[in-house]
Amino acid sequence: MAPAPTPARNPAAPLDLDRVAALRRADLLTMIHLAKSGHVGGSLSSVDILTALYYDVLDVRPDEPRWPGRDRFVLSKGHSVEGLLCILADRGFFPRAELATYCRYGSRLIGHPSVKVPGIELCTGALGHGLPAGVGMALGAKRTGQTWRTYVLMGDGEQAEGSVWEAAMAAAAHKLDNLVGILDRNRLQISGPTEQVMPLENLADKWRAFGWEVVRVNGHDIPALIAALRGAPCRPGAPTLVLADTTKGRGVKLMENAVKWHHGVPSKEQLAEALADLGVGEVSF
Ligand SMILES: Cc1ncc(C[n+]2csc(CCOP(=O)(O)OP(=O)(O)O)c2C)c(N)n1
Ligand SMILES: [Mg+2]
Repeated sequence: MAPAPTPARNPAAPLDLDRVAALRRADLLTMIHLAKSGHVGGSLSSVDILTALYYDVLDVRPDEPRWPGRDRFVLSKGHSVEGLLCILADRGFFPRAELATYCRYGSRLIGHPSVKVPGIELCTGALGHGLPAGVGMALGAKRTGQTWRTYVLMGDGEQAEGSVWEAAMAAAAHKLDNLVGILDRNRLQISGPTEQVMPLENLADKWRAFGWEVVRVNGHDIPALIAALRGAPCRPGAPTLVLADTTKGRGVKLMENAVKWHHGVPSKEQLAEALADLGVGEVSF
């Protein structure tokens, strides 16, 4: 049986989610600048997806992160943790001031997702593990008659991992219509364009052939993302893939579509230029 529709829109959500996303981009760039470490491009490309999830779609309780009825979110492209940390802090899962400790000795905010951080479900970073774990979560929910959903955000370079496709097959075999995969299709991975490193196309057809329903969406159009995510499952008995077309480094001219900004640290001048592009003033934590 198909799960019940996603619950009502988060009543605390601010209305201008594009502005919220710009603020979180400014946060993450400042955090990386202060820490002198971080993954810039893939964090910027996925901020709109995370904004749609955390300010609207997900049924989560910041003051009760382990509430058993919560929706599960897994950041399978774990290197892009910075955007997630800035959003979790803004939603109140932990104090915003803690963002200043990112990658410092003794901090629980390290360079990849850690379950020591309230709101994070799974330690990730080794690519190809999030969807298999998400299949287990969704199967567990089905078998115990629970209605919460599981969402897994993957990278396009990550699609080169065989475990993604084993999990895709298993999800269809177990009719996991409570599982939503999201693919950040920014067309770049660590060393170059995906179509040169490991060609993926036709990606939508591949997922369909594995038994998934595919919804293609502009990954920077937050209302469209919300509609696609809330529209799942598209077909009872089938998992849904939201194929989100994105730009790596989105929002900052100097970083957009630039392979070298997969990871990197903006200088003081580059940070100022980035904040100007985003229309955001200096950030403090
Ligand atoms: C199993 C594994 N192999 C290699 C890496 C190193 N690595 C970190 S990020 C990355 C590229 C990922 O590209 P993509 O999934 O497209 O991420 P995005 O473009 O969204 O940053 C690689 C190969 C890793 N984290 N895990
Ligand atoms: Mg990519």
